[in-house]
Amino acid sequence: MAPLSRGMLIVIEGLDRAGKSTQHARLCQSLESQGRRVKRMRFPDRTTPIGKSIDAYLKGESQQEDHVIHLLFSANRWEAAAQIRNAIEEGTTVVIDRYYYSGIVYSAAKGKADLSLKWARDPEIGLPRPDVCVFLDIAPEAAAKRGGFGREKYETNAMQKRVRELFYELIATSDGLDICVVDAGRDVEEVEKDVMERVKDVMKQPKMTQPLTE
Ligand code: DGP
Ligand code: NA
Ligand code: NA
Repeated sequence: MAPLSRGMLIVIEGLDRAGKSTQHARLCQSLESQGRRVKRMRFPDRTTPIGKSIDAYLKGESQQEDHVIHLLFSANRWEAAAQIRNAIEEGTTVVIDRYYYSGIVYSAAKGKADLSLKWARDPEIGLPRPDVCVFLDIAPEAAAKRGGFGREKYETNAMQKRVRELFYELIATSDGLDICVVDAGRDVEEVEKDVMERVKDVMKQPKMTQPLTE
């Protein structure tokens, strides 16, 4: 792979049960085995005070108005923004399990007239923009068969179906928001190989590090 002085910003996205955590771990390992410094991150980061409120909400232990929880999820990304930028600038590749893509689609998937994709995207403007977002795509029915969804807030078939549709709406926007689709309904090794291919593609032609714009 071509040497880059800055690190890359790579995001793994997908529905619940798409295999994000597994692919995230494998990608980090193979980048490290190629001699890259890697920083693993995930959102929501449930360890911060804001993250703890999100955790309670997702577990059904507290209620939040839909716009409020969206802004908390967004704030949870903003509180890590400087850390992400600094890591990339010093040459570390940052690999994140979920980012503003989930942020935009899960909130908009609630179907509120006053909580559109655009409304949900606006607070994300200015966050570090990834070189690539690999979307692990799986039919909600196939995802549900993988041991069934858990008990958290959004883990229902109807919600997952709508989330998937909205991911495709983001992909259809002018710049596709840097999303590459990988079929996650296959064997772990096959998916892993494709994820690495997509990452190699962007390493050949890295973008400038830049914030998300309107
Ligand atoms: P995880 O810990 O990866 O299972 O993610 C927790 C859940 O939170 C998952 O269902 C996706 C959802 N989520 C992540 N970011 C956001 C966001 O910004 N807004 C909303 N509404 N949901 C989000
Ligand atoms: Na989840
Ligand atoms: Na996960």
